[in-house]
Amino acid sequence: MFKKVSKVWFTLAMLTCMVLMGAATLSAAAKSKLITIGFSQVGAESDWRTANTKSMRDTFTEANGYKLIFDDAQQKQDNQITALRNFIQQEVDYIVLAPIGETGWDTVLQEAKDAGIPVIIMDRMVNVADESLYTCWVGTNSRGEGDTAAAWMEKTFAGKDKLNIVHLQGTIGSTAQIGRTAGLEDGVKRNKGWKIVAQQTGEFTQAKGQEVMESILKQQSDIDVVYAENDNMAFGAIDAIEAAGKKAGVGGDITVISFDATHAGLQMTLDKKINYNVECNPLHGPRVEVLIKQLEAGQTPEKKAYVEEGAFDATTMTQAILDARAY
Ligand code: GZL
Ligand code: ZN
Repeated sequence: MFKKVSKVWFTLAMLTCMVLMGAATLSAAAKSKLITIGFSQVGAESDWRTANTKSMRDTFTEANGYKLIFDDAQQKQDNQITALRNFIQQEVDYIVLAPIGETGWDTVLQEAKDAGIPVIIMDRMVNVADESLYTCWVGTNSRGEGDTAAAWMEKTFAGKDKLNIVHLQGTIGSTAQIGRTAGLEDGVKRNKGWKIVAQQTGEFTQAKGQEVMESILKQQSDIDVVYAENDNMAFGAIDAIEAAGKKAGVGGDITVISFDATHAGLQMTLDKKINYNVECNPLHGPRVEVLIKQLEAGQTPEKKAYVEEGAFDATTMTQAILDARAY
């Protein structure tokens, strides 16, 4: 009797093994059909960046047919260049690059081109001598965002013959910083009473934004506006303003203008601590996937694809608007 039972168990065990092996080889076969994407991300400096990374991870899953190799460059271009070289070594099918700054990419993008790997640029732009070094770009119009903010300032401060502005810039040399700075500086040229009393980078981070604003508050006694080139620097600036015993926002001493319109940024707008928040949409995952599907189908995507964006004024911001936001 005992012999018979152990024979049944043995057969069952063998069958289970074969099924598991089958499943494993099946997924190995399926795995070999996955499209491999090397994604070089700037870092994790802001809420915007976190939402951007999540959008990419949520889109490029194995269930959707992708193998995503993710690299966080900790806000250093050298790390991004190393990551791209690793992707080339691994012979990925596509490279997605979210470049920290616009310059310094020609050599490594030439290496990717020589290896026959298409490169999709996402978010910020690259400034290269030969535009064929990247296949296509998807992102937002940072210059347009800056112009939108400056236009709101012109409307809001019409008739004011003096406007002292503190300008917290993003990472110097990034498309977001270049565009948003140009929008403000053009506004200053158009409005003779406007004056940038302090201009410094806060690296798009909350800590640096607070540190820079604390030192500016010690030097500047008459500040009308803080123009913060992203939400996280605005958060830091508001903390510094309140620590200095002043009031930020609607009805306060200092008007705060911000960019990104992240969830936390729109909460501060609803709380009336940020007066005006210009959207910069980070949800590029699905947009990058459209480009990859076009390339997989042998089509030629548009070279540049801009995303539509809005802006939020604290005086018309509502909980319903905040609740409806996707990021
Ligand atoms: C904007 C993006 C910027 C965001 C910041 O396109 O590059 O980088 O505005 C982020 O929050 O750090
Ligand atoms: Zn943008």
